[in-house]
Amino acid sequence: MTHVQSEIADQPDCWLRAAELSGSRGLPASGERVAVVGCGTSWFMGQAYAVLRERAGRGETDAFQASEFPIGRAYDRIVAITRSGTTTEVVELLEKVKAPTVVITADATQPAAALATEAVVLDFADEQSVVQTRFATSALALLRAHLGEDITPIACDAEVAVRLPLPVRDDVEQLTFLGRGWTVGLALEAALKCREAATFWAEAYPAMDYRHGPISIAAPRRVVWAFGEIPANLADDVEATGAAFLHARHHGGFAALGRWCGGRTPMDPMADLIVAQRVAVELAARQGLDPDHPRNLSRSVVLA
Ligand code: F1P
Repeated sequence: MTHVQSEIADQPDCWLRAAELSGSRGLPASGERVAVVGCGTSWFMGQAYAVLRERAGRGETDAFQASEFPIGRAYDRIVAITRSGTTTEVVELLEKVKAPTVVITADATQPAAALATEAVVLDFADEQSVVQTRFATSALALLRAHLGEDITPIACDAEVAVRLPLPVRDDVEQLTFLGRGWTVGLALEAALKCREAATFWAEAYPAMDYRHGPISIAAPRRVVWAFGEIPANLADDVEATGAAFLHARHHGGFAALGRWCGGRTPMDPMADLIVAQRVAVELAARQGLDPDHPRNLSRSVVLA
C-alpha cells in the first residue's frame, strides 16, 4: 500500500478530529471581511471555504493564490492554508500583511506558524505522500465545522467513499471535473490530483462555463464528472458527445454504488472528492507510477 492510499482511507477520522478544533483562536469571527490564501491544493480548499462562508452569511470572503493577493485591500483577517508551512508565496505574504492572520498547517515548527498571529495545527493529518489528500480535506472540514456544519454525517459519507467501487472504466482517456459554488474548488482539486499523482489529462471548470468551450474536449472514452449541483440539461449535452457523465445522482449510477455500500445519497461533495482521489491513485497504478513521489514535484515549493 502506498502512503497516499492509507492517507486517503484515513480521512473520515481526520475530519472528525479536525472538527474538534473548530473553536480554535484566530478563526474568522462572524461579520469579518476575510481573505483566504494558499497555493495549489491549499488554494483550492480556500476557494471552497470562501463560498461556503459567504453562503453561511458570515461575511465577505475572497480566496487568492498567495502570490496574487491584492496587498492594498483592507481585510479584517487573513486565513492561510499550508500543509508544509514553508511555501514561499505564503511565507512572504505572512511577512508583509498587517491584518491579523491565522495559519492552518500540519507543521507548527515551520515559518508560517511562527509568522502568523495564530496557528491551528492539524499535525494528525500531515502526510508522507507529496500529493496532498487528508490534510487539505481536514482543513476544509475544520473550516466547515467552524461555520457550524455538523461533520459527523459528512465523515459517514467519507466512510462510504473510501470503499465505493471506482466509477471510472479501465479505458478512460481523459477526465473533466465540474462544480458549482463551493464545489468549483473541489473540482479544481480533483483534476489537480489526477495530474499530480498520475500525470493524467484532467481539467476542471465551473459547471456553467463548461458549455462555453471546454465541451469541445468531450468524446467517447472521456468522462465529465460533476460535483454538487448539476445545471439543467448538462448531462444530456455531455452524453450527446459520446462522453460519459458522472454524478452522485445521475442515472442512479454513483447513487446506486452509494446505496450498495449503505450510504446516504447524494453523498457530500467532499466524499465525491475522496472517490476522485482514489481514481487518481488507480490511474497512477495502471501506468506503474508511484503516486507518493510524482515527477517534478516536492512536498512544497520553496523558491530561491
Ligand atoms: C502547496 C503545494 C501543494 C502541491 C505541491 C506543492 O503546499 O502547492 O498543494 O501538491 O506539493 O505544494 P502547502 O503550502 O500546502 O504546503
